Amino acid sequence: MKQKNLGFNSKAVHAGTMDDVRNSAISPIYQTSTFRFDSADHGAKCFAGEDTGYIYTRLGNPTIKELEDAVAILENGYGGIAVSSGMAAVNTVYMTYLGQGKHVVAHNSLYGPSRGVLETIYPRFGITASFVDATDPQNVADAIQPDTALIYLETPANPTIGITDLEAVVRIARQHQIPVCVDNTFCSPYLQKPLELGVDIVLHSMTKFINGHADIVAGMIVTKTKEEYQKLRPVMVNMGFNMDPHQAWLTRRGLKTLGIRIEKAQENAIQVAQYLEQHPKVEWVLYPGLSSHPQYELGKRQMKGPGSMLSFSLKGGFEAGKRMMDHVQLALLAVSLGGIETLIQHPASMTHSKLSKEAKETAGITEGLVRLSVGIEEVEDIIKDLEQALLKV
Ligand code: LCS
Repeated sequence: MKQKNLGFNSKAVHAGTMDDVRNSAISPIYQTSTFRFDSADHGAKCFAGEDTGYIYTRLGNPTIKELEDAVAILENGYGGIAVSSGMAAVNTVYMTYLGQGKHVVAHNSLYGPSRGVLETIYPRFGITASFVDATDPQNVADAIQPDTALIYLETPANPTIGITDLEAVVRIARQHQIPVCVDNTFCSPYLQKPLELGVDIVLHSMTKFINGHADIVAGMIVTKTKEEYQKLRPVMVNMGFNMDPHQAWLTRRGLKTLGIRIEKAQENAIQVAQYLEQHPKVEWVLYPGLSSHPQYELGKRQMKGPGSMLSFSLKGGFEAGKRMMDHVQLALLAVSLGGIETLIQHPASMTHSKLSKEAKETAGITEGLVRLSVGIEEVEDIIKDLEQALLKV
């Protein structure tokens, strides 16, 4: 990338591209587990960090590095750490900052397992968590304890689409010198750049918007500073959370069209949200692009656009949610999100079914809540599909 100051889409296409000895336009896949050393001395230098040569793919690989550099450039961060899944990214962060006696303050509405592991696995290692409604930053301030070692957020959150004021939380965190991590999966760097708002660590399930084609599972962590990068990278390497080169190559290909995919899906989502908001069987719609969203102004300030994720609640509750799921025809009844195809799911019976009734209530996950990831199909077709499914409710 010789030209400087490129715009987002130009960077999405070109950022991080490796120098390939054969001048290929598209970088090759280094599908190898290990790398030859020229000599014992070269090997020794690679291990000593005096030579940047590759050693072993779990530690690093050119195809993976290209993707790490590209996402780090788009997030405006110091460096990227690619991992096998979004959950590998979440756990790399938890394992880096939390330990015996430490405490995390997290938003109460998170992707189910991001919260679930803090409730079921980490307590075994003496780690505690407080889940608060971070859409009011005062709740985050009030939950901080002397051993709080991490503030963990999702904004917009899965599945409630609640928006957290990142600058306000960063101000609180700075007073206590606590690192802040934001799961930026719902926005991608196209719509939101948390590191520019003072956040220390951003992570992604690249399974979603960044890859965008529902054909791989992948994760990424990007840090603001070298210091945080150097804390996180050895945890990823030694826990074996690394990505595979083929997975990295596919993700790098998907990333090239991130901006145009989001623009089209967002254009569709605005119309779908307006359609749903006036539907008599729909109790409410939560979408950052509707003025009825409780943090509409904050969303406009913090995000470049409202994105393509929305939630709505059916007046008929749990059964209505299940009936609607059984009658969609174009939208795929499937979990995941952020792909080119419209996906619909019912958190109360699917992704968030393991949460207690109380946890669902405090996180705003109603029995009739439906989550929609609007795709890039023709919007008339998406609305027609929702219309016929709602008729059956
Ligand atoms: N963070 C967020 C915000 C997510 O939505 C997900 C997955 C993850 C992290 C974990 O990423 P993974 O390991 O799956 O790549 N979200 C899903 C969802 O809402 N339905 O299915 C998966």
